[in-house]
Parts: sequence; structure tokens; C-alpha cells
Amino acid sequence: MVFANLKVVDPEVYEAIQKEIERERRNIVLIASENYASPSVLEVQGSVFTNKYAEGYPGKRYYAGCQYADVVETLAIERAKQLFGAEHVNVQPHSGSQANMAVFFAVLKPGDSILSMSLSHGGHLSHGASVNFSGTFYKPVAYGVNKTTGYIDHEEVRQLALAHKPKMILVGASAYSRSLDFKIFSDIAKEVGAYLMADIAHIAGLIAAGLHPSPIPHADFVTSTTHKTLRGPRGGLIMCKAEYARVIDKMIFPGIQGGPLVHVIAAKAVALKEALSPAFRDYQSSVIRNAKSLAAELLKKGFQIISGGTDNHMMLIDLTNKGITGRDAEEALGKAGITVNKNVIPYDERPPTITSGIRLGTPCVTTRKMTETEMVEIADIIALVIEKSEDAERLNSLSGRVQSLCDRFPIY
Ligand code: DSN
Repeated sequence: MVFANLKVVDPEVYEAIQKEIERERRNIVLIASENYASPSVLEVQGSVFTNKYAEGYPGKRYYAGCQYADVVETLAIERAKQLFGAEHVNVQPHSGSQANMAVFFAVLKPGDSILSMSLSHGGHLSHGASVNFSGTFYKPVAYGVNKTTGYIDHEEVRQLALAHKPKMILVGASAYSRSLDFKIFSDIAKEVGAYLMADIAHIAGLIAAGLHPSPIPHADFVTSTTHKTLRGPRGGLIMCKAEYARVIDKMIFPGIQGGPLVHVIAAKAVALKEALSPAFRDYQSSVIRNAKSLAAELLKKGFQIISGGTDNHMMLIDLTNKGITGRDAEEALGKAGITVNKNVIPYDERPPTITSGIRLGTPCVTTRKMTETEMVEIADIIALVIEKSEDAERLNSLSGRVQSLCDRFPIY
């Protein structure tokens, strides 16, 4: 990647970018929420659209000169509608959390109760965690996963819904490896007269490819990020039934955001075009195949996976039987060149800064075109690291194996 001007104007930032490119090239990234955006998406994010103010929506702007901003925003909206089959789409949220905030602010009042998956069982910060706006403005009630099976217990969700009569039920997770049954959640929401919101940030790419059930027929609101399995620029979007179009659009702008990030919206349009291609479906199917293969290999090596495996792009490993914390495993794997994140496991006795688990995902390695053969190799390296995480010589020699994989499967 060439940054000819930047190199002269700001060598410090230039150097940080070069080092980040090298870091991304030289490490195997298994962070389930990350991906490598395509060169086209990167180009568009660096385009002149960053110069433009375009408060409002296509055809109804508060600034002059928005004719080309209208083109890219309309393309992004129409492509998202086509990809997901949504009635209405807003592509302006700057992030997934902003998308969620807009839905809450649009239809809830402060003090309303919401029923969502506990952060400590795999839910998301913005679904009612006490340290987040969603847990401060609203009254969260949390459901979790069954201690034995690791699966969401729909009967528990139903009983909590009946007991607490939430105004909104949320389905969606950051660390849950099983298919989400949007129909059951919709039935429960209807039974108690609640809105249903699905946050598909992690699995949007799988849904777009038709490889995970879609919430669109069942949920009133569907939010997502655009940079995880969807492999676009960092950002968010909201899909909803036509009847909610006006309240959602009004809440994004002028409710909680000002000028949209037109360069990011243009990059969303490009990513959504890529997601409409047959190659994208093949990619998503490889993501799942790789995740299943990685999980199977780790199970063979005595690792414990919450719920016993995966239906999607990720898995949550319980390291308790390996005698190492998530924090120490993250650090040791990092030394060998494998990037993962420590993650609390359901019913974890350790705090989020230490944790008993790690979360692994295959979107990045699959974008590098790695296959099941490489998953076997990666599982082997992970097992050898965890077995002797303090053996510097071993970590160093394993980093050689990681480098050879990275060389064989280049990015950018
Ligand atoms: N916290 C992000 C993740 O890694 O899943 C989602 O926002």
C-alpha cells in the first residue's frame, strides 16, 4: 500500500500504518469480530467523500452539493435491501452501538424494561450492560445459556418475558456459537406484546449468504455492524419494517447523529455489492467449514468448547481443564503470532480482565483463503502453546510455523 504524501507529511502516522500492515500480515488473527476489508473498500474509505457534509437523507439534505453523496447512499440502501430482503434500511449509523441506541431511543422510554442475553453469557455490552447507556436508561433483565448444554434456554427466555413483561426483547450475541432461533423469540415477543430486535453484527455475512436463518421475517428491528463477517468498512446499519422507517430515520438523524460519514457509507455500498456475489456465499460457507474443523480438532486435543461445537464462525473455549486463564492464553498465543481475545465463559468465576476462556473465529483466516488443512495446523499450534505457555523457546519455534502459514496465505 502506497502512502506517498503521508510519508513526507507525517512520518509518525505513516510508520504506525506500515507497522499495522506488517502486524496484520504476520499474525494469524482468530478474533471472531474482525476481518480484512477488500482493497476496494479501503480505497473508498480514503476517498474525497470524507470531505462532504450531507445531513439528511438522499433527496432531502440540509446541504448543497449532495448529488453524489445521494448516489452512494442510495446504492448502499438498495443493495442492503436486496441482500437481506429488508423493507427499510438506514445505512448511516456510525457503529453497531449507535444502531442499537437509535432503535432503543426510537421506541422505548427511559425506565422501560428490556430482555436480552447477559454480557457474561455471550451477549453484547450495548444490550443492557450496567456500564453502558443501555443498562443505565433502561431496566435490563438477562437470559443466559444452560449451564450443562451451553445453549440458550428458550423456556427460560419465555418465563422471564412473562414475569417481567419487557417492552423489547433482544436476540443477538457476541460470543455464542449456535444458530439463533428468531422464530421462537418472535413468538415469545408476540406473546408478551414486546418489540423484537435482532442484533446480527456477528453473523450478518452468514445470513446474507443464506447460511444462517434470517431474522428479517420475524424481528421488528434488525441491527448490524458492517465490518465483521460482512467484511465491509467499520460501521453499522439498521433494517426494519416499513412502518418503523420514519421513527428510525428521525432517530439516527437528527436524533443521535449529525452528518453521516459519506466515505464510510460509500464503502458500505461497495462491501454490499461484494456480498451479493456468488464468491461471497462460497466465502461464508468456508468460514463455517473452517470453524467446524477448528472446533473438531481442538476437541480432539482435549479442549472444552462451550455447547460442544459451533454452527457459525466462532467458538468459545473453556480453558479451565488446561490450567491457564484466558488472559495468559491470549498473551502466550500472541507471542507465537496468533491473535485471539480472552473472553468470559458462562458462569465464569474470573473477572472480564482475566477470564477462563478465549473466543476464536475464522472470518480472517478464511479471507486469507486458508482451509480445513490449515485449521488442523492452527489447532496443533494452539494446543502446543497452551500446553507450555511459559516456554519461550517453544513459543519462538511455533512462531516460525505461524510465519510460514502467513507467508503462504498473504493479505494485501
Ligand atoms: N465487542 C465486539 C466483539 O468483539 O464481539 C462487538 O462489538
